[in-house]
Amino acid sequence: MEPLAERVLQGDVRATARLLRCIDDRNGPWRRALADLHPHTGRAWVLGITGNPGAGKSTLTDQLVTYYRRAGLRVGVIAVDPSSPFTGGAILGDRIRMQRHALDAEVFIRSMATRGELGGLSRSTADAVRVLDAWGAAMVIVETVGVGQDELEIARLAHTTAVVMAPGMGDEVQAIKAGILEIADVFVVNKADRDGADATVRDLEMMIALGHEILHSGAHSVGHRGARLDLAEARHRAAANEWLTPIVKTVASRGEGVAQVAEAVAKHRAWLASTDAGAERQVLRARDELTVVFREALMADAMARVGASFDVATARVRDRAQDPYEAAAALLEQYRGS
Ligand SMILES: Nc1nc2c(ncn2[C@@H]2O[C@H](COP(=O)(O)OP(=O)(O)OP(=O)(O)O)[C@@H](O)[C@H]2O)c(=O)[nH]1
Ligand SMILES: [Mg+2]
Repeated sequence: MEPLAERVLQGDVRATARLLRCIDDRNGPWRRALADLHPHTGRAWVLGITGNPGAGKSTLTDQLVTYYRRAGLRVGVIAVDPSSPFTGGAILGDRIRMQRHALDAEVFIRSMATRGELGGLSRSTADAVRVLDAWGAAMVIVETVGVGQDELEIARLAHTTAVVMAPGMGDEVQAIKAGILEIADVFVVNKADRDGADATVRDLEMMIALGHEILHSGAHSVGHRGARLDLAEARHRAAANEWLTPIVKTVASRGEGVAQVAEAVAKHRAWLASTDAGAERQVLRARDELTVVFREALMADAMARVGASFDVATARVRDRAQDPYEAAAALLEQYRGS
């Protein structure tokens, strides 16, 4: 076995940090180490925490770390920050917010900034999750900001995704538009010490109910609820096997509601373990991971083979001599013939 991988498996924090850096830079023994670690992964529960800037994700994460540490679990945290590849500002903020865990050898906190490459964020996050899993984290918390495509991909990396909202920010409405409703396994309405938290909870409840209605009656028959007995029966059966996204109110800054969030996560985990949906999700996760890596390998191979033609094609698209589809088709042809 690769020595660095071996040390990670023994729970060595410094080796873990070193391997993560190797993976980021794609250098040293990163690939062998990952391959060696792979059979030893799959034990950690991956909890994704997403939501708008300032909703309280880091504060909640910090509290959850405390909660899980009290339960005796080893915890990994990956804070993905797409906004500050240059300043590192928010990363510093996360560091400060989670500082009290900095000296705890059973907690590993890793911040990562996006580098702007397509799929790069989800790939390196997936790798980091694997490493922390092998290091022995029973729980890996992945914090991501916002609702962009990268975040949706990262959400699929998680076993359980918690979406954090704060009242009075219009997050609920945005959530439907961005498809957040579909990825949320647990809703957290944070800053419940502020006005409007109950209204946000009610809005979410309504949206969840509506979402299920549409899911089980088909778009055409919405509004004809229970019109046919067998339909109602089918719906009932579906409902029995269905995850109803819980909504938990928290005041993360005071640690209130944190245990309830952890309970909701535990329930979701139990639900996944006992239903087909859980098995399906495992397939989806593996598929996503493979897709990202395969895409990267294909792209690297293709770019190497078409070489300078890519720049020539770029100039043609810029000059409007060719549209991007035509240009891509020509490059593909060249790649296949190479
Ligand atoms: N009133 C109140 N403030 C809170 C609560 N939770 C967090 N905050 C504050 O909200 C601000 C943002 O909290 P963060 O935890 O950094 O939020 P975040 O979602 O991680 O923010 P980004 O990572 O920048 O997207 C901080 O000043 C927190 O102290 C809460 O329950 N109530
Ligand atoms: Mg944060």
